[in-house]
Amino acid sequence: MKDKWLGSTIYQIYPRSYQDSDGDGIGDLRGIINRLDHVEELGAEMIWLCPVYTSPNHDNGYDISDYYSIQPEFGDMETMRLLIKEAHRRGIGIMMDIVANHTSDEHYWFESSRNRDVFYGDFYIWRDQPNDTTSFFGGPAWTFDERRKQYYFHSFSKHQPDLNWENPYVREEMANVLKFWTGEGVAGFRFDVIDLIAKDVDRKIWLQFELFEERLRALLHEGIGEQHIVTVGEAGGLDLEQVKRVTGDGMLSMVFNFETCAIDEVAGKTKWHLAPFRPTELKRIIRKWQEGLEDEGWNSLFWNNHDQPRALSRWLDSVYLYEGATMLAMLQFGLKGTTYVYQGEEFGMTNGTFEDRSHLRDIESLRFLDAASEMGFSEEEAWKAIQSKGRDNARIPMRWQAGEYAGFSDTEPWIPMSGQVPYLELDQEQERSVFRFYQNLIALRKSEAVFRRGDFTLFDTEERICAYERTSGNETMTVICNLSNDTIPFSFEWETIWVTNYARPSHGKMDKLAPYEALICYNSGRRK
Ligand code: TEU
Repeated sequence: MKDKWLGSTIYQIYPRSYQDSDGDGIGDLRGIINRLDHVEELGAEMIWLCPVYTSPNHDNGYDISDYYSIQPEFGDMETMRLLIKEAHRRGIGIMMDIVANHTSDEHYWFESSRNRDVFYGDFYIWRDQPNDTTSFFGGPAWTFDERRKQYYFHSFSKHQPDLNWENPYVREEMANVLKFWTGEGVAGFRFDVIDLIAKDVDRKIWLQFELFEERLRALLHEGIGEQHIVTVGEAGGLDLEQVKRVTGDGMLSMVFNFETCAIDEVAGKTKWHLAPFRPTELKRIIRKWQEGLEDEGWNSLFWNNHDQPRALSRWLDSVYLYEGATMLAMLQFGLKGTTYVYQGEEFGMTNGTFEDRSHLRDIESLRFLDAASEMGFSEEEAWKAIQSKGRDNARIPMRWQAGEYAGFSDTEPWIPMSGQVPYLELDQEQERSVFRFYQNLIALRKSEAVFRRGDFTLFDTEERICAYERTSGNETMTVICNLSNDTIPFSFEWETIWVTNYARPSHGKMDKLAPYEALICYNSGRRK
């Protein structure tokens, strides 16, 4: 991890839902350019841009048909270059989302492969006989192609055929994609499901780790070389030891793992099998990754993204929107790693509301609805699951201000506006502003070394409280969070308060924590 990035925050934008500039109800690149001041004001130093390449859009851009051009709904290459330039001018890098595991079925590589073209014939995974592997979106992972008269493999939808990473030309093509975008001046890459590039579909093995390391190393070496590019691998399939290995020298800056995202799921079942939020489980996972990557590797810290419904709605009581949103921010920002903010988090945005099929856009949710009764869900249970875990939750349009389309667009958006109106965003000058909270935390991480380097120690507290200390040299910072809507007895004394969501005095003590109360304190000298 390059030092420059130790204290920075990466802001994730889902372009479709960020800002519409041309009145078609779909967010676009020009809209993002118009909002760069917002990102700068927040203090983020990089924008992770979900895919903006040409795509038939079955999976909202994660089905790419041309890695070298821009989705016309979003703009064109010239606007993309302007975005990179304008962001750069504000000290903000652009991180591109690279989908290397699969393409769209409308990519010309796939078209050519279906026709058994001499060169592209072997670019995808073709077999005469499928096995019983199921795709991540449900249903078989193999689809018969009438033209080629063979089955092709797809980890996701049938419109997203997996590339054949055994083929050296596939590997070369992907390195070329990286070279092209670094040439355009981007500062980072997020690699979509990168841990799937070393699977053995015949033996049903999703990850052959050594082969994965080898392929990843080669991709980064060929595509990026010595350039200073921040890289994050979406790699939910890696365990702690494997993460350490792939975040070492010459490898990734960090990876995303999704353990915290599963704490409200029944273990061993699907994401649709809901379980109550378990604070102890959250604390166990935080501790595991903080201690595990203490000396080696680097954490990426996030609660939400475009696939994950908002933790604020999933885990907390919506009566306490402000307290909940700010507590989650403090819990995350106190930890060691690179912090991510998913668009709207800085306004305390909540999940959407979905009452019938016509409200949904996500391919995964629609598939689940079709299969739900076969999977044993009643209609009511299925809707409850969609409401809680459906990916559309985080994809509803950004709410910038009051009004029908909330400043996102001046026309009906591609996905209905919904969710709780976050009263907090309406007046950023008001005392209780989630935005200013994030701003402060982002600034503190840059200025205070203890955030970046301090060692982590979790306090032994009752289960609804998560409290930890970060120490570096003779500096100590303490983070205390009430994860519940209960008032809980807790004695603590502080010298200097850095951040609080209950207006505690700068120097003082407490004997109880209010609902979702959280504070970050600073004491020079170690606690006895
Ligand atoms: O997600 C990978 C992934 O594992 C998710 O699809 C996950 O299984 C699902 O969201 C759980 O609900 C990445 C992208 O982030 C996602 O948007 C894409 O759909 C997917 O890859 C395919 O490219």
